[in-house]
Amino acid sequence: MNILVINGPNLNLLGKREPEIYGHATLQDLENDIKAEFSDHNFTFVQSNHEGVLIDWIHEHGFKIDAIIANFGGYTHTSIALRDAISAVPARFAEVHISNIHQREAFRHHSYFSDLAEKVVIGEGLKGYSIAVNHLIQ
Ligand code: CA2
Repeated sequence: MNILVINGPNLNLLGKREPEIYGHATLQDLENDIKAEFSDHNFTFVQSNHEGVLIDWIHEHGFKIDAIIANFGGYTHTSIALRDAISAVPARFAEVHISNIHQREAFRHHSYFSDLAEKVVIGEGLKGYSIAVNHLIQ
């Protein structure tokens, strides 16, 4: 399968800040681990802090690839525009959150994406991305 893995705002800080919430591994570690674990599949990893850039990537890849795994970070709770982009493309979709958003502040409890996702993984740390891949490839 061809899978696009999208990480949104502030996730470039993974492994560098707030390890008590997000752990010690970096985004590069995540990419290396996923590519090694699922070497029969093809992954493109992207990260941006900018909503429009994320939308452009969804448009660019979402008609060509099999699936998108996304952690839209804080945009999870705010972005109708990103939701519309995910709705507009035929790629399958899985949502991942490293932390358990339901055990955090109330403003994190709602996701604009969960009802579009065929799989939602919450609170499993970086293993959540691997769980999402396993779901998609089965
Ligand atoms: O738990 C998740 O994966 C989140 O999507 C992470 C977002 C947060 O706004 C969501 O509510 C839940 C924040 C990403 C920030 O990532 C950081 C990583 C390391 C250090 C600081 C921030």
